[in-house]
Amino acid sequence: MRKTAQEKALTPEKEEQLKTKAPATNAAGIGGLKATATHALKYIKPEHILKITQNINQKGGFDCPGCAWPDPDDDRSVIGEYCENGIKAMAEDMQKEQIDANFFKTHSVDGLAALSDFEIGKSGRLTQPMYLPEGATHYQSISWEVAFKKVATHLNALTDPDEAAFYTSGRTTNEAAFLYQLFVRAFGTSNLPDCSNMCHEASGKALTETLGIGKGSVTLEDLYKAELVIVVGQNPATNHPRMLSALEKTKANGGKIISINPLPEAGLMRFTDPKSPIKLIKGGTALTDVFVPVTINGDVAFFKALLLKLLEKEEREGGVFDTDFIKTHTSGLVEFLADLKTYDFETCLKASGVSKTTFNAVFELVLTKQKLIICWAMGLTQHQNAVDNIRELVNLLLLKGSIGKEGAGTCPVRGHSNVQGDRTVGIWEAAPQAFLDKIEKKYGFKPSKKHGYSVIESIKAMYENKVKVFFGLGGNFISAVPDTMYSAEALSNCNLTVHVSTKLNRSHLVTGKEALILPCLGRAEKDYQKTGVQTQSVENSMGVVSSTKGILEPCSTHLLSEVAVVCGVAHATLQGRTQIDWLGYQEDYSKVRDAIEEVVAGFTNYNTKLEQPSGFYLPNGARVRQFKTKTGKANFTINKLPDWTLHNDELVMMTIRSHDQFNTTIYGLDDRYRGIFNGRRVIFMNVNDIKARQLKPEQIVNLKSEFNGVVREAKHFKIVPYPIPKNCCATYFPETNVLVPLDSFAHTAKTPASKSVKITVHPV
Ligand SMILES: Nc1nc2c(c(=O)[nH]1)N[C@H]1C(S)=C(S)[C@@H](COP(=O)(O)OP(=O)(O)OC[C@H]3O[C@@H](n4cnc5c(=O)[nH]c(N)nc54)[C@H](O)[C@@H]3O)O[C@H]1N2
Ligand SMILES: Nc1nc2c(c(=O)[nH]1)N[C@H]1C(S)=C(S)[C@@H](COP(=O)(O)OP(=O)(O)OC[C@H]3O[C@@H](n4cnc5c(=O)[nH]c(N)nc54)[C@H](O)[C@@H]3O)O[C@H]1N2
Ligand code: SF4
Ligand SMILES: [Mo]
Repeated sequence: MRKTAQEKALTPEKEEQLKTKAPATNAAGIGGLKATATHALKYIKPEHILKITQNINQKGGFDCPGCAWPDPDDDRSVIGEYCENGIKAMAEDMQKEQIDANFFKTHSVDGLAALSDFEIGKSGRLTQPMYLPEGATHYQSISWEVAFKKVATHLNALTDPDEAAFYTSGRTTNEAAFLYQLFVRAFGTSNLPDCSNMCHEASGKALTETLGIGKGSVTLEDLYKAELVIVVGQNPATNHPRMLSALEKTKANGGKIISINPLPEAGLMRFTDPKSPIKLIKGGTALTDVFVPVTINGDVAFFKALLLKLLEKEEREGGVFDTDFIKTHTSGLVEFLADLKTYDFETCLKASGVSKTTFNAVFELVLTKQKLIICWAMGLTQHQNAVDNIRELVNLLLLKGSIGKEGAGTCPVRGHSNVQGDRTVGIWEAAPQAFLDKIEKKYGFKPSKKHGYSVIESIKAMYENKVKVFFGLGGNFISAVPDTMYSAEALSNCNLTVHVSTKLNRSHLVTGKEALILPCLGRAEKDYQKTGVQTQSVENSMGVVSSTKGILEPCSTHLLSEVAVVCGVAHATLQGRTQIDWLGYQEDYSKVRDAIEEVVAGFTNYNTKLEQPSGFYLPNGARVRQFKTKTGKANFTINKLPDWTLHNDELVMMTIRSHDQFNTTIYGLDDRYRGIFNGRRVIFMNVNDIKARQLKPEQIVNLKSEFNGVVREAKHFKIVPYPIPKNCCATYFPETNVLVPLDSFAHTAKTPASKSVKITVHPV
């Protein structure tokens, strides 16, 4: 019997020899050094290791394909500007193993689907284009030319361009991303779902409305100079490790740090820079001054409690709010305060799950410090009320005048290395009209004005047969998206699914009637084109655009760059329908940058500025107190407490990353800081919740979520007692994406609410 799409989409329930330890209280250190060396030696060719470590994140080198944390503007460390997880990303990208047509001859699609995500990823780098004909059990080789024609034939056979969806994952460089969205718009649709839709979309929405720019306002220098940094809903030790070095500088300069998180994440507590022998001996720096174990989705309640106490003090004694800033730069204060007064402090604090002692410690710091930075990530953005979460923290910054001045502002910490740049250059299903007008002016065609499908809408459209071709530039759609069963069926309804990828992943196995895998170069590989080895560019989390250039020979001569793949598909599909010189762009990427300069604001002299060793900052209104909002001011907003209750024995579950994964790429089976070894199918629970359900540590349970009458199930998870607030639990993504309902998403931003899934736990 052939496997169904749904069976192939699920991560197999493999027996795991799980070992647990007490959670760590210190990040990096010797353990970090050991893990870095192990991964490098095990997976990277020895002759590549030195080259990689000497060039990663260095001026003139290549940008780490891991997260979007910025590199210092000033001198970079000679012993390397990378972290353990940057090396793990490289060990994945530049792994020794390679797979070609022979591999696919011996492994059927069903056979591959039975492997774990770890095994699939470690099968090796893809080296040649592969094609899965309708009804076939195995992929077979195909030439690039025929592959491009196949895509073109399918696209041109659609009755409406809106019947195709073009996904992007955030590793794609500015050059490839710009050409990709140009092709999609020239083809006639705005269906450009991207990983942002599942990530910081809520930040973009909230910040655009309140501050006039959907990006953060601070620079690394600001972070060093802040008096108080609040890290909320973020686990930097794992997901942005070099942020800990920046926070260490904040502390060295006298700054304080508050961490708001249901989990006492190790890196927030203490950090030992593995590159500093003295610190390795001394034991590192304590980072967090106040740890706030908020309940999952208790953040608005906590911020409201804080705002209420600040208001009380302001009304009693004055001097708490930055009244000059508020008067000159903001709008909506009166309405905001009137609404705030309808809330009761005790009720809010109770809803946040935070003790009065902890609250008072936070209150003291917020009251006495004038330069505040708030950093956040998925702990705030993946809830139904995600936009409110972020708007509420902006309210706090506005009251304190902590925006657009040194050492103060917003810091949404981005995920993928170029997710921010992709949006800047046009990967946006709802691009502003001004951008579309510029495209029209330069290229002479009218881009569709209609807003396209975001990720959730694309899945629905595929399910309902409204989208028939799915094209993915990077990423691992089926494992990243919510509601695995529904989404698998959606993808399998397509006539054609295409993935441009460096490595094999589960999305290549959950296919439409026909499927293509188009293998591309990784970041560290040299990109040879007619005019020589090409440079590309990326934008980091703080709006700095810098160059990235491969340094290693490509692992196969059959690989194309993402730019070349996009140009090949565009050329084959559009033929003479536009005047766009795809092949000219492919030969010389500096021409793509000239085009970006014409279409996107802030890129004046792009090619010249890119030669600056540290790159250049894009303009940022919020940074200089120019708020390009509807009111022309920074806006206070009114946000409600989240409206949800747990029934019977429900728990609220957050789906988080282990220390050994990059999204759906599983580097290994350990989560060192949380004391988890050799396993991923675990559920972290509070001991009282375990007892109350007559369960036991290490017991195997099935998890169920019920939403709008639909029951979803994920099987075979081991209970791990953990310091997590009562009624809360945590599991790893993507194993539990099957439990995340497609219809549970952030209002207006449509980010799947994968940090607040209501579940019940059932003994097997
Ligand atoms: N090594 C590595 N690096 C990565 C990634 C990776 O997978 N691996 N992924 C990249 C990507 S794309 C992204 S978006 C980022 C993700 O970076 P993070 O957002 O740090 O990643 P998550 O594991 O989702 O962690 C969310 C954190 O929020 C907390 N949290 C969950 N719910 C709540 C809540 O309701 N309130 C509060 N206050 N906290 C909450 C969790 O306990 C956890 O510490 O990292 C990027 N960098
Ligand atoms: N339940 C739950 N779901 C989540 C999240 C969560 O916290 N919880 N987080 C969400 C978030 S924040 C994000 S960003 C998404 C991530 O969603 P995606 O971006 O779709 O997923 P990734 O796992 O980052 O994609 C990895 C794949 O990209 C390909 N790849 C790697 N490098 C390159 C490259 O240079 N070029 C090309 N073309 N391909 C490459 C490889 O084949 C690899 O298998 O997942 C989301 N899903
Ligand atoms: S912090 Fe992020 S960008 Fe920097 S080296 Fe580590 S993974 Fe790479
Ligand atoms: Mo992300």
